[in-house]
This record gives sequence, C-alpha cells and structure tokens, in this order.
Amino acid sequence: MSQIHIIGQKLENIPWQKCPENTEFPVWRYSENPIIRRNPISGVSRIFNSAVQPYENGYIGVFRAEQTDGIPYIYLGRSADGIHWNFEKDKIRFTDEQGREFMPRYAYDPRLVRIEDTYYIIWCQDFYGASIGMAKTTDFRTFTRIENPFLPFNRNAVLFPRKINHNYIMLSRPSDSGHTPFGDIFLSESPDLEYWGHHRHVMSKSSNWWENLKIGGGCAPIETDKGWLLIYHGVTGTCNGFVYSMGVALLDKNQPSVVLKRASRYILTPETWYEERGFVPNVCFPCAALTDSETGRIAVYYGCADTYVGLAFTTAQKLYDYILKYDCAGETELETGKR
Ligand code: BMA
Repeated sequence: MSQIHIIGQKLENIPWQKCPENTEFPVWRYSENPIIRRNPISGVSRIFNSAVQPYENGYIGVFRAEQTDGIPYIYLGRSADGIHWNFEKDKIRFTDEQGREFMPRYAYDPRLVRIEDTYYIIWCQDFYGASIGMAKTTDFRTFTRIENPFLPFNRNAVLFPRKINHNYIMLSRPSDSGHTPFGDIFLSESPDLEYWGHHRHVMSKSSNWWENLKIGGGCAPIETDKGWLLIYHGVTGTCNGFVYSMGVALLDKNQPSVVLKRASRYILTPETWYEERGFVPNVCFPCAALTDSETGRIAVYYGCADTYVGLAFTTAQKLYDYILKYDCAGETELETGKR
C-alpha cells in the first residue's frame, strides 16, 4: 500500500470519531449531525455551506447565514471543539481599504483560507451579477475587502493555502447568474491577489452519473506529499432537481491544473434526513476541511440541504486508497491545464 502524508500543522484537538466497521466509503458522518440546526441566531433561519479554521486554542468560522428576510450574509462563529458554535449576533461588517463600510448586497458560500498570517474570505456576491468577492483579516475584528478577482458570472471559488511558484492560486467555476446547469473547475494565478491570469482548465463534469451536470471546488486543497487532495462537489440532474455529492481528486503539487487522479465514485452523497430534506433537498456541499498532519485525520464541514451544517470524517490515506482504487483520470485530466 502506498502511503500518503499531509503536509501542514498538527491539530491534536481535531473533531474526531472512529470509522465505523464494514463501510465501503472513505468518509463517515459525525453521529450527532447536524452540528448546526435551524434558527441558530435571532434573525437567521438557516446556516449551511460554511468554513472553519483553527484559531487560538479553538476554532473560528465564517458561516453562510440565511436571514429571515431571505438574504444570505456571512456571520462569524467561534468554537472550542469545532462542533459547538457561538455566533456573533450580527453579520460581518466589511470595510474598504480606507476603512469605510463596504457591504456586499448579499454574500454566500464563504471559504476561509489562511496564507501565512492572513485569513482570506472568498464568497459569492453581486457585482452586476453573481461573482466572487474577497476580504482579508488578521484579527477577525476588521475585515477589509480586496479587489474582486474575477468578472461575473462566477459563484464558486477556493483559494489554495499557499503560493505555488510565487503565485497565489484560485480554483473557480465560471457560470451564469442562475442555478447554472453546467460548469467546470478552472485555475487562475495572481502574484498579488489583485491581478489574476494564467487561467487554466482543471477538470470537467464527467460521464460518472453523480457528477454529469457540473462540478465545483469544495474545501481548500489539502497539501500532501503526493499532491493536493481536492474534495469537491459534483452535481447530477434528476426529474426532481439537482443532487449534490462529494468527490475527490488529486492535483499535481507544482502544477495543480494537472489532475493526477480522480475517483469515479462519490465519497459522500445525500442519504440522511438532514441531507435529503430541507430548503433544497439532496445537497451535500463541502466547504472546509480541518487536517492533522500527525495522524492524517481530516474533518470535513459541509452544507446539508441548504439548511444545516454537517461534519464528516476521513483520513488522507482512506481518500488516497479510494482514488487509486477508482481512478478514472483520462487524457483531459492529465494534460497541463488547457488554455
Ligand atoms: C449552488 C449554490 C449553493 C447551494 C447549491 C444547492 O448553486 O447556490 O449555495 O448549496 O446550489 O442549492
């Protein structure tokens, strides 16, 4: 068996439960899911698609909170154990670079990525149509918006947790403004987080039925000695709407537009009441992963049915074994991202 190792910090207090016996899947759910339930804050009906990071002695997170007026904004939450969360009672107040309040009209599907000592929030917002917004913070008290990386329309972006070949790297999924029935993952580079270019194609939807409509980045890529593990979402269409599952791929370490391996089977698909039933049924939408380099443990935070936050567990080794077993990377994956 080929061993894989996570590169990064140790996280001894990572939320964790043992893998149940007799499961054929590399990912298993936390037994007390969902960890965030309906009406979690006054004025907020649902929290889902949200991202977390280790911070000080515990955890911090940015949460997609659907307010009772129906508008999504990003709220800040803190937790000692990564499972029980306390939320601030009002949404995050973003400012521009001069310190003046600069709020998006709406904000959803945030990711939270730490690069050196700065935390970046990347989300979907309005810029003459759905597009990606970005902000940075070092203290989680002031949040400064920086330039929008891309033109509309684009509703899904994930930053790598470090520069590669001197550039910041972002995965995103160009789309239209609605509930887009298409979409591939692309990669863009920037020397300064302001000017983006070197756009490359990474991965398309596939002939695997669970991801035959569109795909999009999920958790920030996890660095390993074998490449970047990418936990993403794949969507299929049914007569009753879209179904969102989680998939996994392995990207080349120095040239991440090259997909070295890709599992033909999903790693998690809607099966439980909180994934199958809610505001939008049948959605598992991964947005963040905590990792422990010592044990290879990974805790995945995912939105459930656009209503709840769920927690699931895996290890780098289990994902890697699964990718090797079900690898379906073909010519278009293995090529250096086309342009
Ligand atoms: C996508 C995004 C997600 C949402 C999903 C399912 O297009 O809008 O926020 O979870 O649809 O509704």
